[in-house]
Amino acid sequence: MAGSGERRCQQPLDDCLHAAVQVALEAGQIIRDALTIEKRVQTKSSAADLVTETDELVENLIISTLTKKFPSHRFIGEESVAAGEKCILTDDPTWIIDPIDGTCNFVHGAPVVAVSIGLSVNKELELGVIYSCVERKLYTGRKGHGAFCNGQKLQASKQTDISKALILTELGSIREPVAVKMLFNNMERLLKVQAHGIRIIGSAALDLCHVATGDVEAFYQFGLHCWDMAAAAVIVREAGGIMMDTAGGPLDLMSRRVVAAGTPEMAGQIARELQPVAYERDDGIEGAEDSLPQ
Ligand code: LIP
Repeated sequence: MAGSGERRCQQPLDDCLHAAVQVALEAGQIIRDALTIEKRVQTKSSAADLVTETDELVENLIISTLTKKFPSHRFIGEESVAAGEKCILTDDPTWIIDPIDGTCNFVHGAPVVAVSIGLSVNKELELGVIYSCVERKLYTGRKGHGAFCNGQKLQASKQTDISKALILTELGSIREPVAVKMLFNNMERLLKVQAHGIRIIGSAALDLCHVATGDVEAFYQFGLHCWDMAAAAVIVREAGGIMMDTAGGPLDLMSRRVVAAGTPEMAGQIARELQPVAYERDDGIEGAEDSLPQ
């Protein structure tokens, strides 16, 4: 019997997942072909917040392909929002898209890049597809149906002790000295509690896939966007992991902050060490911290 998400979606979610996988693979080929060629690079919110013609090309491909199949569905895309579109989540079926997660890596030809496509229905994340284009690793997750990488079922780490944790994070593109200092202070605090190590790879979506596979115990970040974590949230949860707010409550997709881990104990220990770094919400809604629990 179709769940409320499926009813509102008017199409079987399996069809949505299949369509997202097909277009992610197609986009992956375009990104691989463009990885080592000359690129037209522009900046957005800061000198380190980059966009190329391939980001726009891939986003347009994904939106036009999914619109043909699902004409009533809505879209939140990184480059559409950068071009002025609203970033408001409604109950309508909404695809949340990051055409190239790891654009800075892409600009430099570094192969840590991914396509990220999530689907929210009734403000609930129902499915996620992340394609690590160069590794040719396809991560998928569907609420209540598990998470997979190239067909292999995923299980997040069951480690509960932070002193045995390998942790991923990102510094993002903010360069204000105060914020940068706070980002490094947070890393110092986690090293003080004897975490095995902290790594930065330049793609939040792939960081979260490493949490889902159990390669690492946790990921946290201040400053990422809803399109960096929407698809990954389904994949991490369906792998038995947890995604929550850095203040300890439920994940707020628009809040620009997240802690993800294999176990609630690990997520809790990390959250307790973190000093919050404030960013303007993706939906721009002032004081709406607790409005969008996911
Ligand atoms: C990137 C994120 C990363 C964040 C960067 C940027 P993009 O996404 O994956 O976590 O630190 O600032 O947002 O811009 O490459 O899609």
